[in-house]
Amino acid sequence: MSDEVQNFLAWCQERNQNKLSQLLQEQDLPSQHLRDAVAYSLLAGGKRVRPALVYAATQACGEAASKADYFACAVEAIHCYSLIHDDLPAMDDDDLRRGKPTNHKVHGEAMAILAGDLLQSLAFEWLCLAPDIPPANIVAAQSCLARGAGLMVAGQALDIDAANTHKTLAELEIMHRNKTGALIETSMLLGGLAAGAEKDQLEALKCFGNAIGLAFQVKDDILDIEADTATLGKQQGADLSQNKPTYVSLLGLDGAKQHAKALHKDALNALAVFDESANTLRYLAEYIVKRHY
Ligand code: GRG
Repeated sequence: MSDEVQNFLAWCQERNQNKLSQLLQEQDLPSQHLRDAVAYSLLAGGKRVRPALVYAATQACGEAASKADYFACAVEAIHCYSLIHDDLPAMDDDDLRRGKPTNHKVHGEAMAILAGDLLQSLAFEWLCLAPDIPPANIVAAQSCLARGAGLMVAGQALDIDAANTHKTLAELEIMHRNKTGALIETSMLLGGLAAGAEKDQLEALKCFGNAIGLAFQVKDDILDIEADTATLGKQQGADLSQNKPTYVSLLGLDGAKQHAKALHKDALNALAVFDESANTLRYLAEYIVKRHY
């Protein structure tokens, strides 16, 4: 990982962690148990790729990253809810997430479901609270996040139906463009909306998000084979054991790596309308396809 991306990710992780912690503390919640269940997963680290993409998109459009604080928290809240629910017994039934026992293992299944539910509400509340952003852009961000989060759930439905079935590459792509790609694309658009981006900039961010969102999933499938559980912080080989189709099962390991490379190139091409202000996005794209966990 280059120094540039390492420093930027470290900055995003710290900033996002502090802001999430502050926003959660400010929340007037009558149940301490629910607050603890939310904090357990939300403040448990994670790479914070989606907040980093929000921040970098804001910078690419010429504004200070800090302008996107609330939008970055909103997208991370939706992501965190999806992980909690994805780990539930009725879904992937996982024991380990972000290097810790999954939410339902610690707080019980009912509280884990409610923690995910609450995170969804918090995400939309935090968008509304964003300071210094015109109301029209907040409404656009709400519509965009609602759509991205809904597509993610539809992608999850396709994923559940995919177990023990054969999928073509085109079908696999539709599933992952929704399950993983939609929220990554949404992160790019939220970054642009926080900065008051022009239409052509929003279009370029969307194209970048589309390509890098899929590349993220292709890399995830490669890591599911090549990395170990301790490094991943979640069960390695999970897709294989659930007999789910993946880019590696369809294209082979080398084919999946070539596919990730091609998507990385598409992502960089999409940024042609930006000058060096988008360099952080370019570094993040490289990180996404070269990361080790
Ligand atoms: C509504 C019941 C109900 C469930 C929703 C939508 C959903 C459950 C799950 C889909 C979300 C999902 C798990 C997508 C996979 C994307 C993915 C590769 C997640 C891991 O993201 P990382 O690697 O994780 O960024 P960290 O921990 O680093 O944030």
